[in-house]
Amino acid sequence: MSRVFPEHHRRRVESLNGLWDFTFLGNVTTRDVKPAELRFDDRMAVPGCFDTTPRYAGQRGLTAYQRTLRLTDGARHRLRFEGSHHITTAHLIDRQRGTSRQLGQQIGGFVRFHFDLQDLPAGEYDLVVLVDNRIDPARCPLHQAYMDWYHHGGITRDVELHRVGDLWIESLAINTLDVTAGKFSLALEWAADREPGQVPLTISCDGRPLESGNIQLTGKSGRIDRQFTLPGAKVWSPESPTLHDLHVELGPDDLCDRFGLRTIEVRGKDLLLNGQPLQLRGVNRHEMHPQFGHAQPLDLLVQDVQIIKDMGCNFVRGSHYPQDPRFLDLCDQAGLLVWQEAIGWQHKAEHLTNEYFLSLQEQQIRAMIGATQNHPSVILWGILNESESHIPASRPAYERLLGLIRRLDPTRPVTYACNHPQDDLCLDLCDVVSINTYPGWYWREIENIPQELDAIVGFMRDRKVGDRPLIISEIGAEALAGFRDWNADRWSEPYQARLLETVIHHILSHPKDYAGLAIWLYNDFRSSEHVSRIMNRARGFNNKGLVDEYRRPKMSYDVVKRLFTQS
Ligand code: ADA
Repeated sequence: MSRVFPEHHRRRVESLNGLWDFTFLGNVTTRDVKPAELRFDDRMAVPGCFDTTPRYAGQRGLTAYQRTLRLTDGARHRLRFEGSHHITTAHLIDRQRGTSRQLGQQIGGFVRFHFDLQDLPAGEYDLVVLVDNRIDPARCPLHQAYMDWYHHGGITRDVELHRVGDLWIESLAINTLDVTAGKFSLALEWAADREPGQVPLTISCDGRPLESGNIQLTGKSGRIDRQFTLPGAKVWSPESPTLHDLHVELGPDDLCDRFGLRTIEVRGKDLLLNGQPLQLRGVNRHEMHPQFGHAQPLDLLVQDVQIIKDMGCNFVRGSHYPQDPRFLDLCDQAGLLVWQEAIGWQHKAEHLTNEYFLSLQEQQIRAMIGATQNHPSVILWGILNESESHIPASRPAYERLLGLIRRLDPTRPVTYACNHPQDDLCLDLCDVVSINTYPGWYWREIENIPQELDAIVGFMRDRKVGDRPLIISEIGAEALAGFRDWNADRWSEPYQARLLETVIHHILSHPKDYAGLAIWLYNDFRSSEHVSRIMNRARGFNNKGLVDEYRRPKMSYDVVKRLFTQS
C-alpha cells in the first residue's frame, strides 16, 4: 500500500510489490536493449534498492526487472509507481502475439508517476521495467555525482495496477477555508475516455454523507469544486492532530484521502499555525538506510517518527527531495510539521538557466504537490537546496519554480535553503527565509556561534528581507558514533553535543529572531562515492546525525531532547 490507509474501495487496485525477475545489464544503453529478448538470472524485491543487496552493492548500471501482469478485461489500466531511481523505462510484452510496446519513461526518483495501459485485450503480459542508476548529468541532471548523498537505484516505492475504466478521478485537493467554522474546499479533477453525461456523485466525510446525487459531466475532463462545513470539527495541530477521512465516489470510480483542518500563514516575522505563532524545532531527515537505501519499510518510518517525536521535535525538513507519502501519513497522525522539498542540491547557474533542467524541476514539483498536497503536516514547500541564488542569471529560475508552486498551491509558504545569505539575490521571492550555516564545524569555533547566527539576522536586514520569518534550516557537526575521548574535539560525540547545545540555547532564547531550527541532521547516511565527498566524509558517510544510520542515539540525542522538551 502506498499510503497507510486504502485509497480506493471501488476502483480495483492490485499491488505489484513482491519478488520480480531481475538482471543487472551494466554499462548498456537503454535503447540497445530488446526487452522481449532479455534473460533474467536473478530475483529482486520490489520495492527495494538493488544496490544495497550484497551482490550488487555499490554497482551502477542498467538493470531490468520483470513480472507478469494480468489484465482481466480491456478497460484502461494505470500502472502507478511511487518512486524509482533514476531513469525508469517500462515496456509491455505480449508473448502470445509477439508484440512489445514502450509504455513510457520517467526521469528522476522520489516522486510518483504512472503509465496508462489502453486498448489492450484481456490476457497475460510481461511487464519489463528498465531501471538505470548511473549518474548521467546529461539525461538526468537531477541526480549528480557531487551531491552529498548516495543515489541508490531500484524500484524504491510501491507499484500498483489500477483499473481506472473509462471515467476516473485524476486528483483531489482539499483545503481549509475556515478553521473555527470547520469549513473546507474540495477540488476534484476527473478525466474520461468518452463524455460521461450524468453520473452519480457521493461525497462523505468520516462516514457521514455531505452530498449525494447525480452530476452532469461534459467533455472528456473537468473539475468539480465544492465547499463544506463540518460543524464542531476539531482543528489539526501538533498537540491534537485530528484527521478526517474524505471519500468521493464519482460514477464507477472513487478516492479516499485524509485531511486536517488547519491554516498556515506568514505574518511579519512569524509563522502562524491556526493563527498562533509557532517556533519550529526539528531535524533534517534523509530517506536513507544502509540496508534499504531509499526504499523505506513501514516499520522504519514508524520508528523514525517515534524517535523524532521522542526528542521533542515538532518539525522535520525532508532533505533534499520529497519524502515517502507514508512518512507524511505518519507525520499527519503524529502532529509533526514537515517542509517538503523538491529534489535539488547546490545547482550552478549553468543548470538554473538550462531549459531541460528547469522542465524536469517543474515535473518534479507538479508530481510532489499532486501527491502530497492534502497532508496537513506539510506546511512549507522548498526547492533547490543551496544553489546559486546569488548569481543574477539564476533569478528567473527561482521566479519560475517558486511561481509554479504558488500557482499550484497558494495555501502554503514557499522557501529554499540558502548558504550564502550575505550576497543572495532571490530571498525576496520567498515567504520564509531559510539559511544553512555551519559555524563551529566548517569555520570558526563553538564560542562564535551566537555571533555568527546574529550576523545572519543582520544580513537579512541588509537584503531587505528582515521582516520575514527566518529558519536556520541546517546547522550541526559530525560525530562518529561511539567516539568519545578527553579532548572532546571535532568528530567526537561530546563536541557535537556541545555545539548543538550552544545552537539550541541561542535560537530558543531568541524566538523573535528565529521562527525555526532544523538541525543537520536526524540520521547518519552514506554520501556519494564521488572522491570530493569521500575525502571529507569519514567512512564515506555524512556523520552529522543525532542517531547513526541504524538509528542508535549519540550523546547529542539526549541534549536535544532535554532542550527541546524542557521549554
Ligand atoms: C550542506 C548541504 C547538506 C550537507 C551539509 C554538510 O549544507 O545542504 O546536504 O551536505 O552541507 O553536511 O556539509
